Amino acid sequence: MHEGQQPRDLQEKGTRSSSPQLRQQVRTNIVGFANAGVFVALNNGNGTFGKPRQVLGNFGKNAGWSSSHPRMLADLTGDGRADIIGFGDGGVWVSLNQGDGTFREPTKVLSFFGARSEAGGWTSARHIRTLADLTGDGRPDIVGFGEHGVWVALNNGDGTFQQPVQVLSQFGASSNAGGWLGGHPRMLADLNGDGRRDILGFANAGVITASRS
Ligand SMILES: [Ca+2]
Ligand SMILES: [Ca+2]
Repeated sequence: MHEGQQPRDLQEKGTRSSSPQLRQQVRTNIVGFANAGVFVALNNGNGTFGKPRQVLGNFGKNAGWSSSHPRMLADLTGDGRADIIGFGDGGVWVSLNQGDGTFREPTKVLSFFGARSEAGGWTSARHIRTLADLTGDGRPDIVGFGEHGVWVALNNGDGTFQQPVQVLSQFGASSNAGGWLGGHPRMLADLNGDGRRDILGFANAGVITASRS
């Protein structure tokens, strides 16, 4: 196994397409981020997986990615195929799925949510960067729980994003923003049934929520 390999679901969303190739894509595949880049093992459909093969030479340790750089899979474009999104030193990088388990070369889509100070100084120890569809268009948006509060960058629908905006000055790592750190999980879920994701956090004193006003 490769160091740092983290299996994730490549394909979570079904499709009604009549294309045999698309129907096959409904099966969950394995994606791992190794030293040399991204590896994929396709699902054989019987509980076994094909031999892992390298699909990208990026997002791996050899390209400078480490545990301080969250990398995840999500369908950013609404085509039912999981894409790769990574939070690197200088910002956010996206690699779109080409529909057959291979990926386009990564492109930088935002110069924020990154580890370098000019990209916001985001660290895995103090901050959370995650994805949630906040607008109901089926495309996940970026939500960051940063130093001074919550930042959001809306998905344009094609895997590019609007400029991030700070939407709350709570749920952040600094004392002014509540002193939320690694021991304080924060997540998004529809808490009031209006179809929109709200924020829920586990603080020292208990559970704190924020809904759309
Ligand atoms: Ca996609
Ligand atoms: Ca959205």
